[in-house]
Amino acid sequence: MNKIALITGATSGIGRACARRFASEGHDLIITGRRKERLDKLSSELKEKYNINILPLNFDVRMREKVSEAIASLPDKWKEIDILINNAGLAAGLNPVQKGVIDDWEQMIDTNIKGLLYMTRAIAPLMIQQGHGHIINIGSIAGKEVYPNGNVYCATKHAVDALTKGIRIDLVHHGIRVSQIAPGAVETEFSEVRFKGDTEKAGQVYKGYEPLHAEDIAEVTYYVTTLPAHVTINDLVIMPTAQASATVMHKE
Ligand code: NDP
Ligand code: 8X3
Repeated sequence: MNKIALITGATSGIGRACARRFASEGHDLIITGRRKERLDKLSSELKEKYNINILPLNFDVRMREKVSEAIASLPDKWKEIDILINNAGLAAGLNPVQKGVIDDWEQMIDTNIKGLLYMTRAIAPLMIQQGHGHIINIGSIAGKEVYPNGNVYCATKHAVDALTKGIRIDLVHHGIRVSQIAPGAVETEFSEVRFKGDTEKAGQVYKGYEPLHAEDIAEVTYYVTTLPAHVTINDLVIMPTAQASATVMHKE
């Protein structure tokens, strides 16, 4: 087997770009997401192009039993996970708290915080057993700053920021690296999901400047894994050049 990377949320955006980047470097992949047909399509594409081993796992990271079953039932050789990329996540809605949609809050908290925890809880013991591993959490500039109407999404990404630090402390005695990549605006399906399929509104988010591309995030995520074993990037904030902070953009 080659090095194994498990990527959550590989059906779209940053996760899919990471899958392509790591596959191009000869990593074997476990890719996850809820949309099975997209996982199957990506598996065929990457197998054919890079001749790697690839295991698609179709589950919702919010379902704790499904997460633990999926990892527990991996064949032994697939349990030797070198890299876990906790990427699956979303923003749902953009409302002031007094108009917040409580189901949206639950979905963000359950996916962005609890899903990441379920995955980490299932995989960290395997990494401890093998004596090495690298966990990379996809945070956000929203985990460093708070912006108007971002309330709950920002809180979930602040939680990812805190959990990355906490997990690093817990796993330092086991030789496991723990990193966070925190991007600004990346043009993916993120805004379409946030605005519930309103493509017009989503498109506006990326107008007038060049946003980051999912491939940019895949590139730095891969880079973080290429450093010598004694080197860890704890936290990497990456922004479009036209974005100075969560709210300050230079638009033409
Ligand atoms: P996309 O919407 O393009 O991709 C999101 C991915 O997450 C999909 O593959 C989706 O798969 C998966 N996902 C969402 N919910 C679940 C769930 N309950 N169970 C399993 N998988 C799930 O957005 P991005 O690629 O932009 O987002 C990826 C990560 O990057 C997120 O954590 C996001 O918060 C973060 N981020 C994004 C930024 C941006 O501007 N785009 C900036 C900073 C951070 P499926 O629907 O098939 O389950
Ligand atoms: C996604 C980027 O600025 O919409 O995390 O929060 S932002």
